[in-house]
Amino acid sequence: MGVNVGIFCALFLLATQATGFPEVAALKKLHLPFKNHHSKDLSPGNFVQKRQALAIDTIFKLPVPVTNSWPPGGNFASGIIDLGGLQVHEASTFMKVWGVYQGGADGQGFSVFEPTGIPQGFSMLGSYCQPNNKPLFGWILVAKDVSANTSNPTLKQPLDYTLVWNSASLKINQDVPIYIWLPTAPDGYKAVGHVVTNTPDKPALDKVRCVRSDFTDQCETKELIWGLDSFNVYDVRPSNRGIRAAGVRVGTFVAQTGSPNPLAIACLKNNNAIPKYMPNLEQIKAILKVYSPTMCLHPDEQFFPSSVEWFFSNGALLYKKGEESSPVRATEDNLPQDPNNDGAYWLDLPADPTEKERVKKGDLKSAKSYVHVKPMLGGTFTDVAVWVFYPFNGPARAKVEFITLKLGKIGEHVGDWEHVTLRLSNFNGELKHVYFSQHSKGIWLDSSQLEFQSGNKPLYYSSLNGHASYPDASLHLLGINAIGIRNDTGKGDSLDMGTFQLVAAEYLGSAVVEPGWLNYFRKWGPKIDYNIDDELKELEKHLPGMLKSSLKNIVSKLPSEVLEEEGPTGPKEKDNWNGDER
Ligand SMILES: *[C@@H]1O[C@H](CO)[C@@H](O)[C@H](O)[C@H]1NC(C)=O
Ligand SMILES: CC(=O)N[C@H]1CO[C@H](CO)[C@@H](O)[C@@H]1O
Repeated sequence: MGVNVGIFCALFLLATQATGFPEVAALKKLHLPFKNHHSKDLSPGNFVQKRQALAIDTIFKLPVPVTNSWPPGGNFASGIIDLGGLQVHEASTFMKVWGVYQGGADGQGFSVFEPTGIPQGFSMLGSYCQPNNKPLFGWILVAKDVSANTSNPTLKQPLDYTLVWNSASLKINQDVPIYIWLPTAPDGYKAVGHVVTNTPDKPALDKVRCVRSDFTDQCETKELIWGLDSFNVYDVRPSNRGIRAAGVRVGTFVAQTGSPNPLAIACLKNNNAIPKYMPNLEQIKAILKVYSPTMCLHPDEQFFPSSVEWFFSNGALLYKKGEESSPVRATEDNLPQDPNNDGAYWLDLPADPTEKERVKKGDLKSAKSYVHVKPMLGGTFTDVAVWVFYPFNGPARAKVEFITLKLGKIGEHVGDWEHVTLRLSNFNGELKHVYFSQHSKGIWLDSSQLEFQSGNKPLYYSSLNGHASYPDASLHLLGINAIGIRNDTGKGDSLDMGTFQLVAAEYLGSAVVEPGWLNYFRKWGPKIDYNIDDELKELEKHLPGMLKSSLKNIVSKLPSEVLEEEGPTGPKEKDNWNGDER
């Protein structure tokens, strides 16, 4: 509250929990312990002679191997996915072809690998690469033509190669030179990856395969892995992603000089039924048993999660526009079920002041996770979105230089939905990535960057007041220089998300009954009755002059969910319900 500002002003560390700024990665590198990883040294190649030990020298494995341990039934985790005439398999053992030890993430460079141990009948589609500042944790699809018509194969050898780039004349810290080749695809076929060599001789034509165009989809750059002058190496992913999108990530990279538009390579496309390789109900239970995260709340947290049922049975009210004076008790059965978000209804805390304060604080004992399971990347992955409900989101805090400032009512709202998403391979059920939602945005981390406990269960942190999800315990500052919104995560009470309710898995049809509240599309909290400019003026009174513009600057960068004077929406209203995470 504004009135408290005088007190907090003395410690004006602009901190909070609102997150979702792209700057987060730049501000704070994730230095996570790799202590849980079963690692073994990579066998050194003939020429690998690095100066210092790098994270990539160890191979990441999940704390407990999971392959082949899933309940039976269906096609989940059966090792091979048939895209409708083109079989693909996830190769995850590699031979290192090249490393450069400067530039890129942390200035540690990156390394390029070729898949090894390719199953009989399968062919390489391209090479893999990753930054050197992470343990080796890669996979890449290899493919086999199984189409019925042998005169129209789904795979063909390239006609030739063109040299994209080479490092022979460069004075950089590298193993040996690298030559990066782009396969020249026959008419009606596309290259989906590069081939790399250590000599200027073109690779053999049978080294790699190009893919028939109807099994390819457009892809886009995801992140820059390494660059030198106008030459850049990017990670790529399908441009169209979501629960109904057919684009399949191959795991290859694109290397281009100049603009990466258009991209020289394509992704794959699933022409089969997208849910064909998704887990069944028993397998979903097993997935949660193996990977359910533990969420740690901050030691100073006051606004705990609860179950939706607890919120309703403890006096949550349903308001109707025009009838504000006579709200009714909200129940699962009386929430409007039409898919409109028109402001005609909203939920709120109980009206009685004592009850209101009590319900605001939530009820950790009743809290559970609400799970949505969906296909992603052409059905080659299962996304398990794990949602948590909090009756109340506390005020944002900001850090301006050395001062922490409570942002009054800014950021406060009733009805706070937060989530993390687990992304598992449908080839083997291995957890590959976790997405941490931080208000309207978030971050993806590889499994190799997570903190695990009790086997393969990721540990993560819900930030003080704002409940954004973070992979580690510390101050996460969102902003520039010493100024930003602060998060504050720490090990207080925890929630075992293995206590879950499966609320949606559209691909399973009527096997999953969606609760009534899931199809309530209006706001979970009221429009808040404060004026941001007034709140800011009040805060500014207590700030030294030179910091006033900093405050404005910070507030202008808050995610809209923090700033909007609107209550937040439920899970189904978020773009990530049907789409990919941002
Ligand atoms: C097989 O593919 C060729 C070349 O595209 C095509 O002309 C032919 O009709 C196909 N045969 C069948 C049985 O689909
Ligand atoms: C600046 C600040 O208050 N940071 C806190 C963030 O959260 C961690 C974990 O609880 C604390 O140790 C820090 O003091």
